[in-house]
Amino acid sequence: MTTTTPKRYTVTAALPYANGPVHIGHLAGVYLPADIYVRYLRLQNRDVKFICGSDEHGVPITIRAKKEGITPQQAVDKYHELIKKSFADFNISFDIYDRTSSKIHHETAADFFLKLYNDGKFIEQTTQQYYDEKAQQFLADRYIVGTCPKCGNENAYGDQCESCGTSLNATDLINPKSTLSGAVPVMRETKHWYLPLNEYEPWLREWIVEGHKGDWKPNVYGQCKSWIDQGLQPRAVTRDLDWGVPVPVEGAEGKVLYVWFDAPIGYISATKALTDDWEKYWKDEETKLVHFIGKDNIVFHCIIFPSMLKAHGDYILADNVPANEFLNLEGDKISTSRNWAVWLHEYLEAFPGKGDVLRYALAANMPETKDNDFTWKDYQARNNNELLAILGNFINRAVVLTQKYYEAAVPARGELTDYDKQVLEVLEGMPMVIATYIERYRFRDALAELMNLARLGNKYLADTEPWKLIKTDEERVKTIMNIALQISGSLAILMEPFLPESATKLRNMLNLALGNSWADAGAADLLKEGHVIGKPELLFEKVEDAAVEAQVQKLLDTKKANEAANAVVAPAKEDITFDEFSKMDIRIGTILAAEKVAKTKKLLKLTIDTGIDQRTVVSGIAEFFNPEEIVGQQVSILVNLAPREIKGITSQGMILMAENADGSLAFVQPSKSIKNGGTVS
Ligand code: B3M
Ligand code: ZN
Repeated sequence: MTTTTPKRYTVTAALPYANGPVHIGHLAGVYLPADIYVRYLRLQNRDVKFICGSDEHGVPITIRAKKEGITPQQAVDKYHELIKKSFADFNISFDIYDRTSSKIHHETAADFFLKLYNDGKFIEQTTQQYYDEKAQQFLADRYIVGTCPKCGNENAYGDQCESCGTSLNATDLINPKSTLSGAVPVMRETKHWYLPLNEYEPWLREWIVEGHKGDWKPNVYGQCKSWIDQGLQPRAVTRDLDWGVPVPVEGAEGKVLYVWFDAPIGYISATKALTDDWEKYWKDEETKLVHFIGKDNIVFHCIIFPSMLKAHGDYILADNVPANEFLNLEGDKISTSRNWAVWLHEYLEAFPGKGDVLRYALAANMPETKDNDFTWKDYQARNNNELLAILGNFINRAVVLTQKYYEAAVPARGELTDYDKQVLEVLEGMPMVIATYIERYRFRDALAELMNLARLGNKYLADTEPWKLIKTDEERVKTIMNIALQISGSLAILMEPFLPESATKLRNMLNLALGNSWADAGAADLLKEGHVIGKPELLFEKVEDAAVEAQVQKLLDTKKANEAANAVVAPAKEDITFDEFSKMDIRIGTILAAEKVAKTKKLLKLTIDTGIDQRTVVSGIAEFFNPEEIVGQQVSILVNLAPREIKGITSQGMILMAENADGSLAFVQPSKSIKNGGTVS
């Protein structure tokens, strides 16, 4: 842990796979905390580079491309642009958003591999691996599914079971199957290069277990310690795949670098692409390197990448890896394949101009120490009860009253009461309080303190009531309004990391020069006497019930569609004889009349012309059919079912219905008109 202020910072955010759009889980887990941290550092005038880009290699990309019937290159081109735009729309202020398909990256990653290769850092090993003879290729990671030996999940992948979380080798799977062709794979020999992580174990133990016990988050430290305690194995850094960075040595045709080998090097190549000065951000011990990631990436950033850097020898190591836990959505795990997500680009379509509101709701509920849940109710409450009612309301009062009483010029402060002094004291201490939380990666606490300052301002005005006092004590009101404006000015600076768009609005409203920095916040004379502020403008607006209800409905529809898609088809019943079947007398009839059965939800009373007679049938289909709409329709009816009494009505027979996966019903009808009484057999 660095205790003195570092000379400069390199801050990275995990490179998202360019295989789909990004959602609120990405934002809350990685990019928002990273952005808050970096914006804060910039306000402190620290030298910082904020690095990110798309991860464009690996099986996640090739699988996506195959699914969409496009080439991997087309897939990454499409999603790189989409992701990049989403981040820009939410004001994630990367210094560069690069991509690992770039030339610079291919060269940097290949050079990195070569250095380790030439220095003898790899083990070369020929092993048996699964091969798909139909598709004629080796089956890496996610190209192979089978039954998890731990939990019995039949769809476990070759590298991991998503059901129980166990990390697997493809050879662990029971009944392995190729996802490419469905074929049962065979074993074939193949050569790969391995980084012997076991050799780095003592060093890792010293660096993490002893060195970072106090300053890494408990969830991160705990995961690392348990990996190290379990003992580390050599890890293959190459794959048999035709998409990625080609392995730059002879005898490696058709092989590429394992995506988790090349992707973290992407941080370095992106810095290279950003500045000629890149080396000091990666090789100078006085640079503080911080990786923002989600918890599923901990092992790669804390064990594997550091071992690679250590093996290379020229690079600095991470000072901290403040990984977050996961964000759930309305009580359910966010899932791309189930479309259970709030996609960033869709959010902005539904809530244009409200990027900051989502940033706020996510930051306030950030999964820093445990998984958290995003709900639309909470989103609405955060906006209406906090942003609007506290922050927005306070600023609005301060600005409007200044306009009204002093033609927008900051009034002079007179003699101070104890209350005034108290408020100014809290204001003065606030930048330090918030800064300390941010530097410790405690963004929720930092945001809570920011809101406490707004709350204090709100309470100060509510307690002193300048709008009443103006009639009796104009001098006193000047002091009150001056103090309220100082708080407003500080808020404009301190809120910038969390709410950048609103902060800019507020600065403009207050006519605050752009150069203001964190050090200016808290001052009792941030806005000098006589300084003229601008026009009031609303920072936030109410989020109406209808808006969040529409979002909840959208999720309910998704859930329904998923259930329907996943519904299992009931297995066939026991065999019956033909004679048994022939006992059933099924006829085509026509509905002559239909009405709801009083005091029931599900029942309709139908009058049917069966060709034999006209009879009454009570049927449990009222939820799916309007009585008026079904009169005249032909149906199949079991006419020799013994009559039954239902709600006081004698039901003679049964209408045959087909049931859909979502539980909805349809009539079983002849494909052309049949004379009533026609038999069904
Ligand atoms: N693309 C995995 C992920 O998106 C991976 C991160 C790379 S960071 C170097 O979760
Ligand atoms: Zn499992």
